[in-house]
Amino acid sequence: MNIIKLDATPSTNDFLKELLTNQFVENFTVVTAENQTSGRGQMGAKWEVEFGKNLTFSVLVKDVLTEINSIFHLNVLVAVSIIEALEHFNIPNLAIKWPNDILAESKKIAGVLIENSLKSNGEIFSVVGIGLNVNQKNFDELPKATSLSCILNHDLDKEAVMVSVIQNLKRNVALLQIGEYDKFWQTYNKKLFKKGIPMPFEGNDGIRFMGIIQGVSTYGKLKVMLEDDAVKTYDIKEIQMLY
Ligand code: BTX
Repeated sequence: MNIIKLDATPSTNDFLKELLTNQFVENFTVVTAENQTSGRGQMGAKWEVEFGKNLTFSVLVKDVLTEINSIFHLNVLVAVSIIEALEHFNIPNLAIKWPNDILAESKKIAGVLIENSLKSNGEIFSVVGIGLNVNQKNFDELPKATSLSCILNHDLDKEAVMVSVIQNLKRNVALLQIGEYDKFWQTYNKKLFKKGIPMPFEGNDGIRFMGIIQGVSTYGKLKVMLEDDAVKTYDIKEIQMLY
């Protein structure tokens, strides 16, 4: 496993993307930083961690996106790979909050930011950024967050957790490439947070409504049963779960 270990960098995703513009980078190369100073989340959000306590790392996955495999397929694979690793470390009550938050005991324990780029030779490079809370204990600033150590009441070897996630991801990418997406999608649906439970939502028009999550379609749309029993599908920009 090719792991580039940094003491500090603004964002491991940015570091890996920069590296890709300058040199050949092996598939599944990992960049990890003890201190990530400007970690990014989805749509301009920040990823904040107590320095040195948690995992912030990015993995290069080449050519997994094809006409058949969409961005959401990779998203599913990454979420399931993290869940499998956390189960290996005996973390109970894991769930996936659509589209890509990993929750433990209903609190966010990991976040995923995947950024794709098309190279001039037609290759698609995916930079899979993962923030995983491992040994941080104080979440006063983030009351809806938790860590492995908060749940297990002891610290863990961060690198062992990271290696487990990467090994799962590598194996799962190989399975996706031979067409085995369905079982990951089923696991993703099984782990879906608040599935089957009435929940408040807000649409992109600002209107709030109640609905019941039925599942996620193969290409990542959220299926929600509305109060009139009709099932509607939404993409990420169309709906927000009020949780
Ligand atoms: P997200 O947009 O789903 O989540 C960001 C939101 O999560 C924030 O607005 C905040 O409410 C909450 N949050 C921030 N930090 C934490 C934390 N440590 N634990 C739990 N909740 C938190 C998720 O984005 C994607 C995060 C990817 C982070 C990785 S780290 C390595 C790579 N480099 C990089 O810059 N980003 C990725």
